[in-house]
Amino acid sequence: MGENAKNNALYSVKMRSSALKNGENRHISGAESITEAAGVPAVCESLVSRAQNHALGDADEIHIKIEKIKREDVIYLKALPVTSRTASSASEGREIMRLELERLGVKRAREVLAKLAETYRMRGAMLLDADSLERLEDDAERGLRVTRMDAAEDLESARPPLKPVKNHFREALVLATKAAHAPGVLAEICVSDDPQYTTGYVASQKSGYVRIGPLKEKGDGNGGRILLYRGASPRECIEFLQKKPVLVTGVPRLPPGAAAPPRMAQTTAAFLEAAIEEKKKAHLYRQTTVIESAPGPKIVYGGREILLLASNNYLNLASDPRLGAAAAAAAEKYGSGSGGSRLTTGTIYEHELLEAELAEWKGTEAALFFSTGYMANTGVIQALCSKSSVILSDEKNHASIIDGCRLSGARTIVYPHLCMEYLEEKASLYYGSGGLIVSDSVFSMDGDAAPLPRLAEIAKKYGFFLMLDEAHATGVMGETGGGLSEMYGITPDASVGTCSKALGGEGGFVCGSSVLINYLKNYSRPFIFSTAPSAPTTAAAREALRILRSEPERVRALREAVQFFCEQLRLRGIGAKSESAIVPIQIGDENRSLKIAHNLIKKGIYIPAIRYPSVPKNKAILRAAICCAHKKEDLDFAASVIAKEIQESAV
Ligand code: WAQ
Ligand code: MG
Repeated sequence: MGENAKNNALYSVKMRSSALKNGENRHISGAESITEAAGVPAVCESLVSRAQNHALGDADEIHIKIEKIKREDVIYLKALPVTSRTASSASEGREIMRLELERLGVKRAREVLAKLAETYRMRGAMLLDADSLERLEDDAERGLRVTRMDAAEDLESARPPLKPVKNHFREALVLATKAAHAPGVLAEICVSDDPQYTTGYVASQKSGYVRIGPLKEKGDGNGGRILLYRGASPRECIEFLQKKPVLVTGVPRLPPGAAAPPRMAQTTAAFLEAAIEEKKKAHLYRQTTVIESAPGPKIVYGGREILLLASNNYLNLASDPRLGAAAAAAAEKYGSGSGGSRLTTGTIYEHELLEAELAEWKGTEAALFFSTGYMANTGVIQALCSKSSVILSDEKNHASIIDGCRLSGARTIVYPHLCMEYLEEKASLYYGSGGLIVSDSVFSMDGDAAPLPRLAEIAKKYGFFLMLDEAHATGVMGETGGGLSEMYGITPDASVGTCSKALGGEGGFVCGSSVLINYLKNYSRPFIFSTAPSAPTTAAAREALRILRSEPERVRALREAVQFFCEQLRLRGIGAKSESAIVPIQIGDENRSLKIAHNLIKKGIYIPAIRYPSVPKNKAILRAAICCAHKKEDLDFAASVIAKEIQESAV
């Protein structure tokens, strides 16, 4: 019973903040949410962040109050219907407000409006007898706080949305709906404290929620609330307003007519064409390009040979005849397709052997092979995390990690690129949650590396599971290409990698403990529901791994080629450095980057321009990727052409 009641309870989380001004503690803002137990930390976080970013200034004190609510005490109310009235000035707005009140039977409406000025310093609302205008609230200085209410949708979405900025309309409608249903409340009027927010409202059960704007000048931070009461038991009314937990259903995100209604997504050809047009207009339209030869340091493209400085084929294994021979032999023996998923009839010894070899190489108990690296990332995250998990993810993580986070439904906190201070702060906030920290080891666009020792330290200290995606580090980083984990001698809880880049084939893998791998076999949907990687693919991966381990000189040659290329660029005045095989060359302007890339192709060098959204706006780069088989003379030639193009495009 105890445990159940705990899980079933709801919590009212309230924030109020104040600032010291002339020795006086002045109220700045207040807000509240109702949430399930799991949502409490996130709600606290967003309320605090809101207090820290309020239009009325910095808070000197922030109070958070958390109270348990019994679910059976909660009542659900349908949101009041919303209408809007537009005035041409603040004084006209107040006239509209007065007329609305009179229509609701408030005879002394003009005097009520005048009383708004007395509420300006109050944290709460004024409760007035609608006829005598006598004040009924207990604490006249503070006013009456209407509390314990929220939009039902926010609660039901199980994952409470972070609300770091205030949605004035939505929160006001929730409050107004509760207030209008309080016994004896005839009407409510409200003007916002926010200097930028000039719209207010009159609300009642009879008229609904009538928005009126403007009610004050922009820049005016004076707002207030008055509730008008008619009846014999104000105590009962106050009790309801302060204590009764209310969830309001059907609360729209935006006031009606506030924004153009979102275009309904369609599957018609016309809709798809319009969407393509949008991409073209934004210069973000993409097409496949055809390469007419095997991958290598040089390729045939558009009928001629060009220097390829763009491939992930870092160790030039993609066209190595030994991989081809291994694949061919496996195809001879097992055929081209596996005919089933790994858990049905798709598993052959090649899979089991590859997995054992991967685990042995990475120094883990076990490994699991996926059809692609994309599936390995989504498959691990989706299996490990669910709606009630917390994930801390670097902002530059690969799309497959982002998609894995989305697929899991977990609360995902994205931390600024490589910012370990921020990461630690969040990890400590969710200490003991058993969440996931996930990072690329080498980042795919900039080629920079994550500080693995710090990641591991933070994960251990706060009880997080550490997942590292070594896709661009496998075969590249570490003495023998074992990735960042080899470089630092640190084994993350899950080490993801791919056979499709330096290893010259395809397929992704994850290395970790036996229990992790057994768990993934049973919970990872991309693993369970895809056809097993084919025998040729799997055999090629084994051969690539064997070559990597027996020919570490390839890794050294790659490193030398990268350093040589960076030096040649720097000699020509182009800032370039790299820890990996990826050499980003800063350009900035998107169009300029496109133009340079275009000219490079004409001169026989293929380097793609990377633009927003892969990199921030106005931070376009040329992303060069080096292969161990690039010859010095070719890299020297490329550096001189690149430098020349950059200089010429600068005018
Ligand atoms: N209970 C009672 N009074 C409150 C409460 C509360 N929970 N919260 C605020 N007040 C009082 C307090 O005195 C404030 O000074 C005053 O109301 C205004 O509060 O449809 O933003 O939070 O777009 O500034 C209206 C939205 C926005 C109109 C109202 O109020 C629309 C708003 P604020
Ligand atoms: Mg006020």
